[in-house]
Amino acid sequence: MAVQPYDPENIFAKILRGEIPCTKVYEDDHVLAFNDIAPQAPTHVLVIPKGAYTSYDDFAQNASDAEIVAYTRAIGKISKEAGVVEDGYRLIANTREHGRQDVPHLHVHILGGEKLPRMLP
Ligand code: DGP
Repeated sequence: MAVQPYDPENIFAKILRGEIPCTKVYEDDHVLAFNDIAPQAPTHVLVIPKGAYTSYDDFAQNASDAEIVAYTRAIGKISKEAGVVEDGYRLIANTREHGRQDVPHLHVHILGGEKLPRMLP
């Protein structure tokens, strides 16, 4: 998957527009978070910016400072509210083809609630 324009028909865009339901765990002006449909750990939350950003690099280059601050703080807040901060957790942002990104709207996975399998690096 090369760098591509934002596809407004991707599944997370549909969730943002309310066309597909989700189990929401957090929302503010810039951010939405919901449980992953196929959880890989007891806690598996997806955190997405409301803006149309395909990936982390798109977001880092093109989002406003307010969006970046809101997104970063929301990930911290959601992790805390999910109860995974004390024992530890993992953040993942799969990016394009080599990163095995399936949905082309930036999302950070928050995984925790148990000791996760070791992965590279
Ligand atoms: P990634 O491979 O990083 O692009 O992960 C996409 C994640 O999105 C994957 O863990 C499954 C999840 N997912 C896909 N479709 C839906 C959906 O319709 N609803 C929810 N809640 N999660 C979805």
